Amino acid sequence: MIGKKKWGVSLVLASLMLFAAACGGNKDNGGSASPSAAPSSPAAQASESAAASAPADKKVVLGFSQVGAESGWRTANTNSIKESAGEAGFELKFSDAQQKQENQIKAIRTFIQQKVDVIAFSPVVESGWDTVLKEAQDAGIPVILTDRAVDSKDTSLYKTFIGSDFVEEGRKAGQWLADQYKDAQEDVNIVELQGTTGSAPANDRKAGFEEVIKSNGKLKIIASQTGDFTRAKGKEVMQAFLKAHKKIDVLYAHNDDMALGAIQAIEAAGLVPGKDIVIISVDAVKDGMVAASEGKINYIVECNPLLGPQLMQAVRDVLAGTEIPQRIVTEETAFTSEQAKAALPDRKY
Ligand code: GYE
Repeated sequence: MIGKKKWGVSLVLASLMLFAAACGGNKDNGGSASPSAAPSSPAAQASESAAASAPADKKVVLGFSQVGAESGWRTANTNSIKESAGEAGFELKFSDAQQKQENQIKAIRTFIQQKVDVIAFSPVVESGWDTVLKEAQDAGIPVILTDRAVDSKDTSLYKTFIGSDFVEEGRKAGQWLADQYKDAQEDVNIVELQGTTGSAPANDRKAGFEEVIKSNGKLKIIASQTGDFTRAKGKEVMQAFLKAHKKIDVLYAHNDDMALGAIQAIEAAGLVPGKDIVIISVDAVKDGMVAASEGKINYIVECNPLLGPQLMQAVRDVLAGTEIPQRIVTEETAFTSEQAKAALPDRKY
């Protein structure tokens, strides 16, 4: 384990600078804050020198349990974590849970046995973590949550949760729709493709969306089913929706991949995505933004996957004994088709 004192003043300085950069709302990458400070920025240089001040023979060992490889968002998130760990000079033990909680629990127990310095993970679902988190705590290994939350009442079981506000993402989607249909005279039939059942983004994106649209009685969710955040499932469930319902006006997909799968189903049914069926999705990864720029997705709410730099900084802070907030929220924006077209050339993922 790395001793607290060895990190020195430069680390504290670096922490402050990086968190200021991460939370400061840098709007030059399509409106999102830039949690990934550019390698040449002063904040990044300061944090690199902080990592360099750790003793060479005592590399920080970080165990990371990833959800899986279900979406473009996840691929960008995995790349960000691997790259940032490398830049920080940490040894990363990376484990892919293939969307299964049991695999994540196994991976965390292995990390405990291996006595890693810090465990980080993106919990596939919200419930059922207390026992294994307690095991990590008893072993004296700090845990950091990234991307998705847990519903544990005892928040001392983890040091911080770094990620998006998914309820807010759902609200943004709902607000755009409510604005589009504010003068609707007839019912607007909405179908919803939910993310992985029991996951924080599925629960919260649904809740935020419903909270906003319920103010307009014409907006009706006529069908809602999980597509597990994948393209294949999104296509399959949309096919079933199209068979079962004559009039579908709107599709709300909890991520781009499901929307992209659904677009295939809509086109195969002889309908025009974005026109015959209005489409809203969440993530704003490259493929989603391309579809938006082509008018096939009408509105995309951004969810930033580049959490690696913030995670590595949190690891440094936790090991240095620096106080960090229990919740670190990633700043995000949203795009219409026109805005997607304009933002696309500078998109990093
Ligand atoms: O929106 C989806 C991915 O947890 C925010 O997981 C993440 C979600 C993301 O599969 O594409």
